[in-house]
Amino acid sequence: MLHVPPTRRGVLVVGDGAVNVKRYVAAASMAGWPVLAEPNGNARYGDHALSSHHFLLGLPEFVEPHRPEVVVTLGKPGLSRPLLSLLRRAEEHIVLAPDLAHWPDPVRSATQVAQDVEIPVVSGDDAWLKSWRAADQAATAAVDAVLDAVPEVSEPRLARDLVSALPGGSLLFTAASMPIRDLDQVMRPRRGIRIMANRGASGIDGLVSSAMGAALAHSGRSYALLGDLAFLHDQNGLILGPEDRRPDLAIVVVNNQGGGIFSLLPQAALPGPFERVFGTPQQVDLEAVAAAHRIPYRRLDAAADLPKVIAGEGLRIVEARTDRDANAVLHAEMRKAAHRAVRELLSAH
Ligand SMILES: Cc1ncc(C[n+]2csc(CCOP(=O)(O)OP(=O)(O)O)c2C)c(N)n1
Repeated sequence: MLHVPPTRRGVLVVGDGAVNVKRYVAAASMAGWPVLAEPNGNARYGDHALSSHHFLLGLPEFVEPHRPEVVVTLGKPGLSRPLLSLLRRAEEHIVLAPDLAHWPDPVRSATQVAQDVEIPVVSGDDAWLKSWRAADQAATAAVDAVLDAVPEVSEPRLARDLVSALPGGSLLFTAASMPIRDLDQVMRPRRGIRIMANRGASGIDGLVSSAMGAALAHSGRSYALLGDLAFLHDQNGLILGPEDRRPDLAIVVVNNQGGGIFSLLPQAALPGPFERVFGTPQQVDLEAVAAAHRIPYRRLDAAADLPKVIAGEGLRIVEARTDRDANAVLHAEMRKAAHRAVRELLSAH
């Protein structure tokens, strides 16, 4: 058992594959530390969970006065560059690893690796936590305003609203590329759901099969959020034998006709081959794909219709059409709005 240096200025980071989540979230809460949890770490719940740390940690004016003395990580974070740079800069970075032979340390910044740690409760005021929370609330409200101003379906709003619309006990299987990243940026803390993703090499292959298998093993309702390329990559995963059990799974396909993630990366500025090499547009009729498998199909046309459109049971496909360029603009607006709100908050103090 490793004893963490006593400090109020700590943060708990939770990533993919985290174990003993409840225990460490409770310990961090007792210590007055914020919890920065990637969605598939299943620790984004409760009072100490933040929602907008991706935005906060991308703002130097916030980062500088909020340097933690200790960062403890549980599982493997890796969705957000700003979060990874927090780990890189951490003075003390304690990595929790049930198996000491393999520890998750994505930016090689661990100062200690331990199977178990005790996070001490230190007396003092809760200014540290309050300050993270206030900034998180400001950024989240600003992002919500941007998302709610668009009544059409948008990718980040779909991710945010899907999580809030899930019935208790649900499983949400999330594809690599933008679905899991959008969730990371906009998921609001909540309890009673399980989020899964195939991280590993972040492949967009095998995801329909993974979602179907996970849904079959899950005892509540199941949902999946996939990009169109991920969906098409594993179309055959929809094939079920007559003797096979059918999962109770709504597969929500975000159809931006290609790889939307690349429009958010520097290569989007390259003229010429971008579309053919990165965008890789496709025009497959997803309603016809659903019909070919005799799977019920629905289209989500307005963002507010989401709860209605995902309702039901059994295996079903929901298509949400979006636009890659508009999505890049929206993500830039979210970041700008979040940063503006946090700057205003900081300058008011
Ligand atoms: C098996 C595999 N092939 C290629 C890639 C490279 N890749 C990463 S993201 C991406 C685009 C994914 O598009 P889509 O699933 O539609 O999601 P979006 O980017 O639109 O969110 C590609 C091709 C990969 N990660 N895995």
